[in-house]
Amino acid sequence: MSQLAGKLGIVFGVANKRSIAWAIAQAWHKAGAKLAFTYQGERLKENVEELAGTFGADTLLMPCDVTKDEDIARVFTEVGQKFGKLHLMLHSVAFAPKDALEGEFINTSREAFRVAHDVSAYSLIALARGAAPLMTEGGSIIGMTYYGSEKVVPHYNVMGVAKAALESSTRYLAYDLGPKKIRVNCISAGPVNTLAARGIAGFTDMLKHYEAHAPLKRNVLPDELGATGTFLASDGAGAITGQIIYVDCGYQIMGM
Ligand code: NAD
Ligand code: 0WE
Repeated sequence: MSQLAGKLGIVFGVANKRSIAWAIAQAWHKAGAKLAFTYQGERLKENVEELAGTFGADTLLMPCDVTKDEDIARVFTEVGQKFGKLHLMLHSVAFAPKDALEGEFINTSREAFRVAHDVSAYSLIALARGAAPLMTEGGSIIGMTYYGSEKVVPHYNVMGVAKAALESSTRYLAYDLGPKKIRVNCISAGPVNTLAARGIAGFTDMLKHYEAHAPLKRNVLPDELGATGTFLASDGAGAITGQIIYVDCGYQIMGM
């Protein structure tokens, strides 16, 4: 219950109550962690204020566009001032221009490739570099990824390439930060009905496909991502770093 008592964490990627970041934040909070939140921009401020506010009126909340170095610098300066140190960081951020997820992969523009990689992969490196100096007692950094990084999932397109970069970055960061007792891992989630998943043509059929083909014959629940996030953040995962943990009802093991 108090697996994370005394731990200080920061969460990137809450947009609304369906966000995977919110499921993991709630689990971290229940396990005793004290959390700071960031939101992408003014558009999401009210949403995140309302959610983060349920953890106490004094919850640290900051805007952060992860493509802006000055935003990232300001966030970690503020966390340093308010918390003095940090143990946990969740990266639950991804974006590719919509047209890149609709057409054929071969038509990916240079700009869509750049944006997808900047927001969805480079940001993990930049945020880890900001967080590491505050993780003086060791730490746990968690990213969110998806199976489309390793196999072709039609229409996931450039996001699959960006997730491959995110997963590889997880390994290189784990190597750099290991000597500081900072662990870096990814959770590879099965499909979840969030803002980022809506509007994806055929998403409902994808949920049905997983139900039919995953060994557990169902889809993953947000609470289960929260529980894995709590485990990876806890001392029980103290020897786990650089890994991609599949929380997908077993879908990833199937060959057919
Ligand atoms: P979501 O829309 O709730 O979260 C995506 C977040 O990314 C939002 O909070 C958004 O504000 C943020 N974001 C986008 N561009 C940003 C920027 N420039 N600066 C700061 N923040 C930015 O959707 P989600 O499904 O909870 O996605 C969270 C993570 O989980 C993503 O990395 C996604 O790839 C991953 N994931 C999702 C699923 C799924 O099926 N929903 C499955 C596996 C992995
Ligand atoms: O990582 C994701 C989705 C990330 C995402 C979603 C959007 C929608 C709106 C990134 N960029 C955008 N850009 C937008 O304009 N997932 C794992 C969910 C997802 O997205 C898919 C999937 C799955 C699963 C897209 C195509 C096929 C499968």
